[in-house]
Amino acid sequence: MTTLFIADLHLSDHEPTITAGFLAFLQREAVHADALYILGDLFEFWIGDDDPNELHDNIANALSQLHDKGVPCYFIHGNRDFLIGKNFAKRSKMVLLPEESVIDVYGQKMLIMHGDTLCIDDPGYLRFRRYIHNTIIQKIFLSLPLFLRQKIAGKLRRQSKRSNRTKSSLMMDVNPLAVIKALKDHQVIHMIHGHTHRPAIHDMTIGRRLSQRVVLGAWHDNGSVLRIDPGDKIDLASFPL
Ligand code: OKV
Ligand code: MN
Repeated sequence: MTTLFIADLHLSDHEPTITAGFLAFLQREAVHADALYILGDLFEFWIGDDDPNELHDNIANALSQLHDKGVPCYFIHGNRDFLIGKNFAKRSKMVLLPEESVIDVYGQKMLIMHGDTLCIDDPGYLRFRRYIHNTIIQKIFLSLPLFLRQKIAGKLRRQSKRSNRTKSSLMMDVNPLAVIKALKDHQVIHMIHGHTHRPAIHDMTIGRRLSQRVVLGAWHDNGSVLRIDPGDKIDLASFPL
């Protein structure tokens, strides 16, 4: 019995090795799991469920097969694929969860999220996020023809790459007070997220209570997975793709 957590695969046409590694991971490991949680940034970018990209079909089919083999898959949006909608969820048979969710993993309550909302020291990103998460702005964007959405998204990604080069590594990490606040708000001591691409298990004491924050790794040269079993064992591992 194992529950699996992954995030930050950043799948795109430009990284066929990661796609192949993910499909192999689903068939070799995830099929034996109790559940699979994908904590955001499954895709490098997402401009609408109507994007006729073959990659999306292949991933949806693979996830749908996983569901048919009895493994439920849950998805939390990342900062890149936040526009994944009901249509893709249906095609892939994934359950979309709220951006901060508390789940029960073998009797242990865990807060799961993508992790970008913990990075509150980057005012530029916060402004961008507030803008593109506006539902009216999103409706307008999604109503644009596909070629225009592609053009806008490409431009925003190039701009973002440029501005990330000038951001300090502290600014790109989680804010410790935001972590404590999230745990407090949800009345939990365990939290799992991705986004920062700094895989680690952080043990902390908050007040007098032992608390744990697991950061999932991104999929670059290796895959990254967190395995939790009914014992207290948690295994944050990386594996070749
Ligand atoms: C996702 C990020 C690009 C970060 C645009 C309204 C707007 C949605 C969008 C376009 C971009 C998602 C949907 C993408 C995340 C980037 C660059 C930086 C830091 C609008 C609603 F602007 F036109 F009004 N977008 N895409 N970034 O390419 O997937 O998260 S994206
Ligand atoms: Mn992210």
